[in-house]
Amino acid sequence: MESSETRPSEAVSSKTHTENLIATLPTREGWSTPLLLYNNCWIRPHCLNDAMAVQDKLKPSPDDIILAAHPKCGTTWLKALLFTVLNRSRYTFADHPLLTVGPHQLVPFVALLPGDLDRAEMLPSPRLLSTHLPLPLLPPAVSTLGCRIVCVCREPKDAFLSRWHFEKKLHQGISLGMDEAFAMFSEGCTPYDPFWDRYLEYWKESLARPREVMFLRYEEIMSDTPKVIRKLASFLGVPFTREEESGGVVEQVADLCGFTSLSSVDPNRADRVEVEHAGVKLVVNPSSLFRKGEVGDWVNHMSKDMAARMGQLVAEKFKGSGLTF
Ligand code: PAP
Repeated sequence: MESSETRPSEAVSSKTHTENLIATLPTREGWSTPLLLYNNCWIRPHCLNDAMAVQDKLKPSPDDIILAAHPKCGTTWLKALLFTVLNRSRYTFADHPLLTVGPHQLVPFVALLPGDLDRAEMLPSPRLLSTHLPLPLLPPAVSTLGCRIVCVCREPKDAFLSRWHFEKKLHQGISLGMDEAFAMFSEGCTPYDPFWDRYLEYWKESLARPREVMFLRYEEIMSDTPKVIRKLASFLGVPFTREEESGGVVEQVADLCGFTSLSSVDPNRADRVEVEHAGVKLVVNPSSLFRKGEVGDWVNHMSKDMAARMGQLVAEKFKGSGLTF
């Protein structure tokens, strides 16, 4: 999820540490808000404070589970899947929290949603947390303590398309043409990007520490959801029992968390929910998180030329990494 700033930060009066830092950071116009470059990550000014606070306030515990999802790559879906897999002995499918509460309310979004860092502190162990932040911006203890990290990426053309649609809906009234948006995305100048650096940071970590870091793609979850659910359960140390397998629990998890089911639940159909964050009014749109939920939708929107340019960029950036799209 990303949130939009609807009021400039005039609410902040005195010069804070963040403001002083901001003054030293490279800045440029983004799709709809300015962006700052912080540790090789373009970030919206109102998210920077939280991103920095994570280093001090998030106290990792060895049994933490962190979903590190790049924007529009499957955060909502994986929040639902991870929550359901981890809590399957606590809830029945007929009376499951996901039927009344959105995935983003069940799993805190560290460094994005108001109060979620505080909420994370209050969760019982093992905590399930999520973030869009790059690995280097998470506290080093996340790695040294061996917290489990589940990363998810998505084929870049589909990820771009999903982000562009979301942005236009979030910032109604802005004119953001696809060409202009695509140019900035390809330069790596969109929030939490360059995407290739984000994908590669987590990809390399998953190769180095496969027992602690699992790397997924949206496309593989889509192509065989039950297989991924089993992989997740084993990775988290809670594999499905024979009874669960024969009772169809894996398929029930897939159905409950599938696009059709989640997108039809009331809290996920809400439009324009306003929240206050650091004196700034933010708008979040739960319904915008459920657009189409398909693989390869780019083909219906992007020109062949754009696709070819992205193909070239991807080949160049991921060359030799073993990560292909
Ligand atoms: P976020 O980064 O803002 O949290 P995220 O949930 O990662 O968003 O991505 C939203 C995308 O996942 C949307 O893709 P689309 O624009 O191409 O349609 C959304 O439809 C898709 N999505 C959300 N929930 C599911 C789901 N349960 N199954 C499959 N796709 C889903």
